[in-house]
Amino acid sequence: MPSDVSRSTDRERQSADRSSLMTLEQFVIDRQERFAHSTGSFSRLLRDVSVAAKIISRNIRRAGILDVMGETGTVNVQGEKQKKLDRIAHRELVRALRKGGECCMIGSEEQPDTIPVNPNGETRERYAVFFDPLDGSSNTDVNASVGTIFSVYVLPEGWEADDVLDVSLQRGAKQVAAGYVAYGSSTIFVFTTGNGVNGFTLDPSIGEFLLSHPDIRIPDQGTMYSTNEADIEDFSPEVRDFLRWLKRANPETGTRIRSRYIGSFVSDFHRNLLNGGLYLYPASPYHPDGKLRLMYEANPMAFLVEQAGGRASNGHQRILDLQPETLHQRTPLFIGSESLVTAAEAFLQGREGEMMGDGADL
Ligand code: AHM
Ligand code: MG
Repeated sequence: MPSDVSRSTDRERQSADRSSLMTLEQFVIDRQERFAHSTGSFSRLLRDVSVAAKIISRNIRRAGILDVMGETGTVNVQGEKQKKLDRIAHRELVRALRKGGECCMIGSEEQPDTIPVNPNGETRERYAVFFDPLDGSSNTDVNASVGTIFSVYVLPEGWEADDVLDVSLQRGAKQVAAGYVAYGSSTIFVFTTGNGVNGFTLDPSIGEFLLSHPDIRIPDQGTMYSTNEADIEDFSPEVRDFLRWLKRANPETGTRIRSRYIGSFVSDFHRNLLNGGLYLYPASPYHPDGKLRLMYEANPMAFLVEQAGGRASNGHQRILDLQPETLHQRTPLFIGSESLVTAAEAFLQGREGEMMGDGADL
């Protein structure tokens, strides 16, 4: 049994180790020249998002004490009841990006139209930012984890204020950065600029995001799947067959897949990214185009998962190849470990025979 003295020395050592971790800001500055779109204003834009994330995190952490729980009494453009924290998160992100002035346009889940950052159209900045300010916000009143998702594009030079949305609606493959913040047992900021995926945990004692998860890789063989199983009768026969196939024990290892569904995409995605797994939200009669939104949910997570070695598909096409047409467009989504997304696609495309090595009946 270690003495109190050696215990406190251990604690001091751990705390010294932690404090030597690189901050998000140092990391971005250090790697600036490796970013394809490396400019000081890009670093400042990431800093703006991270500052808003700290404020959102602080509000979430004190949600039972501050008057931020419950609904605002209004519905958003999606017809969903807006939570007070949805509105706070939206406001903080818009405020930080406006103050920073590095982007020219914002698209948010909580606002029907795009938000010009400089309403007089004087800005010549070329970044467009899309975000879901508080994903999974139906979880906020019950202390379950939620998240923020963001996506960044560069507009062509000489863009005109009148067609700023049209030129911002680019294929996901054109993103220059994407990331999320998961407000869970700790707050973690995970992002990519196309050179791998790195995660930074918020140390509330110093108010800094510290590099805690360098170079995240998603395991190829996942052991978890995440979907709203209550909808199974509404899924297509192909998706139902896939889920039945998924639940069989792996004949080689004897292992069975497990189901985990928080109902908060960021949290389900984050767990699957670290441990391996598949998140799916397929089309159904209630959601003929799926539920998740392309510009600020599917695309950023697809960019991240590919950078971590995984895949994202709508069942037929790579998510990052879809040409967006509207700001709030939805898409069916299968995202996660490479082998699981490939298997889902085989079923949806009528090639399930490829997955039946042992000829087992479904
Ligand atoms: P939101 O952006 O309005 O929170 O909606 C997206 C959320 C995802 O976080 C979550 O995976 C999904 O909706 C849950 O939907 P359902 O309740 O249909 O399972
Ligand atoms: Mg969402």
